[in-house]
Amino acid sequence: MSSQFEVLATALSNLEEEKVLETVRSMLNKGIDPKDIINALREGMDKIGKMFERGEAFIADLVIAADIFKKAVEIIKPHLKVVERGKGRVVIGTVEGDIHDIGKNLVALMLEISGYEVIDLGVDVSADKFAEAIEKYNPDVIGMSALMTTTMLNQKKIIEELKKRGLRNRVKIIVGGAPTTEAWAREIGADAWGSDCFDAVKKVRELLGR
Ligand code: B1M
Repeated sequence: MSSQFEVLATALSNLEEEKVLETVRSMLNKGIDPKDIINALREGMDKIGKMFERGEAFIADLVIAADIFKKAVEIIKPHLKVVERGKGRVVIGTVEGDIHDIGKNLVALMLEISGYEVIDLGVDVSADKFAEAIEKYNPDVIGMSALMTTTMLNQKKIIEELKKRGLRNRVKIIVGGAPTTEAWAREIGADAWGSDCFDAVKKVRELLGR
């Protein structure tokens, strides 16, 4: 990461809201690619996550960082170019037991600006809710986010439950989230894995061929 991105990441991990938002605005004014800004913000979240692991930050700090991140994304949003619509429908959610939604929201946003209709089921989404959404919305793709080693297991459970209900083959499934891997996605029978929000769009495009 070059220094301006480091400054942004550090300002986020130091919970300096004004500095983060000002830096984001000034980077956008300079014409810096919003995707690079989003990546720097993610680095900042990783930093504070590591501080939390070492006991140098508390849950309250993570909550504040998440709030700043969301405000920064609101500033970035209007700068993202929307391409043509109608490429397909994606139902997305963070799996049961997990309330982390920043990554999932970014995936949803990138899909939207790339031309997909996104139905966001929110967080703590059970197999029942995914199943109901398949019946109700007839999506092309189901996206499941999980941020914890404990809740990634629910991605597997949900796919198994969809199989039992005869719904699995009606949709393509993409999974993602920090603790997940390509190998994990293969192991649980997902069709694709997204390493980040940009890769998720690429994979959905590959799955649907559009
Ligand atoms: Co929590 N949390 N948290 N947390 N939190 C982690 C995940 C953790 C790794 C922190 C740590 O210990 N280092 C750890 C999990 C450890 C584990 O795996 N077992 C953890 C923990 C333990 C917890 C609690 C249990 C803490 C507690 O209460 N004791 C609790 C859990 C609550 C629950 O879910 N039931 C908890 C709570 C919270 C907050 C509410 C305070 C807050 C979340 C706020 C919110 O989301 N609205 C929070 C935060 C902010 C974090 C960290 C610091 C940052 C997560 C984040 O937003 N990253 C996180 C540490 C870390 O990840 N470094 C941590 C930025 C985001 C842009 O990246 O989410 O990875 P990410 O998303 C990326 C990719 O992963 C990918 O694309 C995204 C964008 O590029 N991706 C997908 C994500 N979903 C995808 C789906 C796809 C494809 C790609 O296809 C569908």
